[in-house]
Amino acid sequence: MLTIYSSDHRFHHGVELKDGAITESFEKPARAETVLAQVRATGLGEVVGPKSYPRSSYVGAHSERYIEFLAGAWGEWTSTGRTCQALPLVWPVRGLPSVELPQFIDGKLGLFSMDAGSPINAGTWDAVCSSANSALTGIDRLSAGMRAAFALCRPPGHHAGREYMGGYCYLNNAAIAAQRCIEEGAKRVAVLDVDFHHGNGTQDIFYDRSDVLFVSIHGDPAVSYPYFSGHADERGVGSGEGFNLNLPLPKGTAINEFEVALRQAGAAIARHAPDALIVSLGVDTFEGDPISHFRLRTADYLRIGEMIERLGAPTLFVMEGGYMVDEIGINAVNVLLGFEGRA
Ligand code: FKS
Ligand code: ZN
Repeated sequence: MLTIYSSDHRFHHGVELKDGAITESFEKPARAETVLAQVRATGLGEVVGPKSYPRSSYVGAHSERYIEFLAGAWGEWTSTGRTCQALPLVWPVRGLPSVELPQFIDGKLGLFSMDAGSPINAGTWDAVCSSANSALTGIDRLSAGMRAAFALCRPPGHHAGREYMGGYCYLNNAAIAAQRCIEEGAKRVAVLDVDFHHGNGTQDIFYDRSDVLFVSIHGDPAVSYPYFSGHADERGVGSGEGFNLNLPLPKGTAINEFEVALRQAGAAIARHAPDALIVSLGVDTFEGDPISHFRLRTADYLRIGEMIERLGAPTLFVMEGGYMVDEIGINAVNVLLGFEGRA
């Protein structure tokens, strides 16, 4: 399987607010390096860099003013004399009267984010573009007839909505790829999200559309991040009604129950008969992940890959989460090896 990877991801290394202190983010550069090392060690296939794409390729999944904000945020932040990472600290929540675009960067950070989980530093925008471009390069290979590809994206994307960042995500790589696929002539696309966390951003972007089916298996938002999205009764709106399927599962879920949900997801995807399938591949479902609560084991990921292959669609895997840095490589690549029948 072809892997698309750019070392530009290293330009982004975030901080995290945890237990009242600023620490190094769980979402760190070593994550992508471990996955790349495993791609090489297993001889998964060729590794290529992303092509470059104009900023306009991100519009469609996102709004123009959000892209403009992201591209300019570091410059605006440092022009106020600050050199630390930029984080939002105020949000337009229910009850506050204005969602007008503020002029000052601190206000813009709040308007364009869902939480304080997406810090911005000097290299963030370049890394974010390389990540989205990897997904775009992957979908272009599929359009050219390739059966499957792996976009080794970092930073991840599935929490980023049409107009907001959050949860380590800035641009929604999977959604940007799905949108391009439609623009290139696909009638129907499906996004299957198997990261531990609900892909609220992808849901947001396609919620009113019937051309892109979104299916997500994740920790029940009653007890897991992102808390305000991911319930089973979120089924889409307008012509998108019935084209959003959430399959929340309890803490402690292991492969047997996960497989039941994956079969249900597969049935919905088969009914949609997509021209392409995009998999938001997070391996934070692993037992012992430091921020998640499922109990999948390394061999289980081979099985997941096999089941996804049986759907028969051209498939783009897009890297999302996973925080056991030593295991994320083997677990992510096991999904791809399972898909390739190399279990
Ligand atoms: C834990 C608080 C929750 C945010 C978790 C973000 C998860 C990100 C992810 C992605 F794929 F986007 F990277 N912190 N104490 O894994 O879903
Ligand atoms: Zn996650």
